[in-house]
Amino acid sequence: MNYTKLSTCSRIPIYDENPESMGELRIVLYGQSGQGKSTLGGIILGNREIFTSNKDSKKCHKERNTITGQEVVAVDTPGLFKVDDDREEVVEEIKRSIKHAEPGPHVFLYVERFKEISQEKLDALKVFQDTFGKQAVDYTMVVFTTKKKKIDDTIMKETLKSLTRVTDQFQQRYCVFNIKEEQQESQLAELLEMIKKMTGEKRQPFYTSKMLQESEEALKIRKKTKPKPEEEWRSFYDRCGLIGMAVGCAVGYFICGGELTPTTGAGVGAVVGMMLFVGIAFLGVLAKIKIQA
Ligand SMILES: Nc1nc2c(ncn2[C@@H]2O[C@H](COP(=O)(O)OP(=O)(O)OP(=O)(O)O)[C@@H](O)[C@H]2O)c(=O)[nH]1
Ligand SMILES: [Mg+2]
Repeated sequence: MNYTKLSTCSRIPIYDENPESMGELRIVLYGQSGQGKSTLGGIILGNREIFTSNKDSKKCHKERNTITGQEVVAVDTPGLFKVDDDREEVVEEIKRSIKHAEPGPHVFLYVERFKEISQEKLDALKVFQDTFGKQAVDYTMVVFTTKKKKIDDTIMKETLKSLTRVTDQFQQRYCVFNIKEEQQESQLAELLEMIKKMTGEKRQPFYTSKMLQESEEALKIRKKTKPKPEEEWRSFYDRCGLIGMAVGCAVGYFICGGELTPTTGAGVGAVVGMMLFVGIAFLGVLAKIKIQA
């Protein structure tokens, strides 16, 4: 299994060769509510409670610290899908993280608890992509938080398979972070090392507010051109009805051509065919809704 379990192994020096080469390292923590964003952010900055004590969890928070010679800025964002929260408002606040991390974050850490992948977690990634754009995925790393010592390989395989629906790149860009372990220095060192490697591979080392603007414009266009769900359904039924009418017409014309006149047969066939196709379409839709539920 090729997952990166951040373990308590030997300490890896970070940017020892040239500590100034990267300046500050800017990190934005993103994810569904209750997955460990604030805890991980605190661990990264060497103060577990920095994002959890007396902080409004509906706002972004920026903190910084120097970790083994590296200036690190972390921006914690409000969690998605908290009951009673207005999603639009939460997303608007999450977008402000880019301003907090100016000139832009080197990495988005998509944080989720290590357990079976749920539709909600995939939805959180979909919201991420819609908000920050496809380009943002290139700056994203998945961090699975856990308090357990051992990771279930089957769950890991399934989870990674689901993540490929968003991008194949997550197969290489993820790690498991045990937030319970006392000795977090080496896990942290490895995580920062992975981020550094990822950043070093890019021509544009960090995500910019221009990329966010482009994503917002693209989303606006998509929303304008995409038909509303009720329009989609109407045109779907219209199409089914038309196909039914055409097929019914043809069948009616040939079959009823003897007893009735071919024209009457075609008329009867068209009505019956249309009703049949709309009925089948309706049953299909019902079945789909039931499966999705
Ligand atoms: N058992 C277990 N607990 C976890 C894990 N990750 C986080 N927790 C716990 O879940 C609680 C919430 O963690 P936070 O770090 O506040 O989560 P968050 O993502 O910041 O949540 P919001 O601020 O609501 O968006 C804390 O008590 C954590 O210790 C995990 O992987 N396993
Ligand atoms: Mg939080």
